Amino acid sequence: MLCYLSFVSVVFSVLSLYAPALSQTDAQPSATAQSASDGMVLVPGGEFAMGCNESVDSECEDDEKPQRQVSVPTFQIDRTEVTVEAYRQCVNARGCSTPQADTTGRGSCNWPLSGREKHPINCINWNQAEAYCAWVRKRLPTEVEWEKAARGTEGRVYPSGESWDITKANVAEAYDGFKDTAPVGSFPEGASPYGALDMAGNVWEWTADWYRNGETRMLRGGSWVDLPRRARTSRRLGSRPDSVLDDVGVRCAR
Ligand SMILES: [Ca+2]
Ligand SMILES: [Ca+2]
Repeated sequence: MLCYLSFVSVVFSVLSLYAPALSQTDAQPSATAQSASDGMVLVPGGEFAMGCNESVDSECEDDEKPQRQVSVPTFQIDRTEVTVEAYRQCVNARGCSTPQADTTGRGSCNWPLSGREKHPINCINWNQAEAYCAWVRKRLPTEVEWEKAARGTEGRVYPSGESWDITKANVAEAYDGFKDTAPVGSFPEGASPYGALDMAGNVWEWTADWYRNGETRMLRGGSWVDLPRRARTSRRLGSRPDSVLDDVGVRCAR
């Protein structure tokens, strides 16, 4: 009996020694820690205004309407588009395949160009985008997540506000001076309500969803090729998953 009591007492002692450490390990990181980790920003869960509101936006396309309230759980999304430098790590580790050759003749696929390490990786198809996000233990954002990260809860037309501003995004050359892609995060004034950069312009971004089921995947955000209206937060575009375009890249979520 004495022996049993001693054993129980030892077990309790050991448990009490480890209890503080266990509770710290099991604790969820604070919102601040999450938002600061691994180049991502935190987007709190809850409802937001998704889609185009004709009363404030004259550029609404049919597939953006109507604006409605949509709810999404808390998630994190990369602060910037995935860079050439980051994608190269995945290729070197054999987690990703090499981006495909430029088929446009514009010479704007960043992979073979020197001095483009901080630019977004482009000329990757949907499968390559998905493989990269999986390799970094993330995933493609859903379309709903992407739009909330871009515009916040109140239905902003552009990530930084209601009206277009040439100092806040990389779109067609005449608007900002960048011939093709810009280094990611070149327009800090264009940040979304959660701090995500280049949600308007630079490169379109692959999402997890279909646009036309089984045929085209959803792209969001507009690019260096586009007029500003294509970089509105509610604009949608479908592209075949095997398409390789010099104005399409990716950012990941989790
Ligand atoms: Ca430009
Ligand atoms: Ca973008």
